[in-house]
Amino acid sequence: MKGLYTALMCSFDEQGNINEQGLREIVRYNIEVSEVDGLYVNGSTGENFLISTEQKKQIFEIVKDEVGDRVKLMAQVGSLNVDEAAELAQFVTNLGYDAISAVTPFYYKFDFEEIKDYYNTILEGVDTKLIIYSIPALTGVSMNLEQFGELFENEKIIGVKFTAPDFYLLERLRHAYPDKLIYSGFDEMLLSASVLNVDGAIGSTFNVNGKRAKQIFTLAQSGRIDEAREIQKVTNDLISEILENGLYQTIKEMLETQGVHAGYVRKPMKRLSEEKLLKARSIAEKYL
Ligand code: NGF
Repeated sequence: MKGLYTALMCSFDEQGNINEQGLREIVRYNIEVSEVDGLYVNGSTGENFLISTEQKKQIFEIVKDEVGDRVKLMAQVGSLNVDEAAELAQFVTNLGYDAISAVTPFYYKFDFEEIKDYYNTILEGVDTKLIIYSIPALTGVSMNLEQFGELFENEKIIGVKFTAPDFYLLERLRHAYPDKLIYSGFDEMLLSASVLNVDGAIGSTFNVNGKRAKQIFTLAQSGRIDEAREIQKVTNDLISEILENGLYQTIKEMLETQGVHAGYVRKPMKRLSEEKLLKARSIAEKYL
């Protein structure tokens, strides 16, 4: 399960329906052009929190059908509705996904006992492994070393997708849990996380920048830091331009320039203005 996973985008049409062909093209582009080791399906980048349970299932099915066994598959099933999360965990396990992942429950101020119960409930009766999805900037949920440790006591919880700029905590986690899988979640910090010996990374920009990300990770692992830093610099130039123009929208338009029908974002996300569409195309021309 180690390596680089693209946080997969989903293609939607103008009405917000899943564009199956577009989704299949995104999957193929990631495997054949970006050459990533795996896909993280229905995460933030997949606009997961904006779609219905049926749409989530449809995406899980299409992606598995397109991938087969070519790369590893992680399914993000986390939801404020724990019954939905448990149902999706069972669904993707039956489909043959390699692991599940679940975002920490958000919006209400859940205490740690509630968070622990949420993960145990999702895993009850399902034969799979889980990666915690920790992204405090979006969920407001920050856990400390001891709390991660308590969650890791459940043997089915095999790791964490660590999307935070807290490198002190990351180092402590790595040191304390050498056998758990730690994935870096911020693409602009991939080199710094790789130096701390993470097992892999999961990122949105890998949809268009997978090859550079792989180089950063591989170079860092072999101690070639100067070379890795050069590639992280170009990567961060790219990420800065993407973030300024609109994260998911710009990545989708960049994919469109490569003949991949990545389509539109779902409401309430807004579409790119004409000016920003042109900018997205020029970013693609510069970096792809
Ligand atoms: O999109 C976000 C929101 N974070 C992603 C990634 O952590 C999300 C990150 O790649 C993800 O894996 C998922 O889809 O679940 C950033 O987009 C990237 O580093 C640019 O900031 O924070």
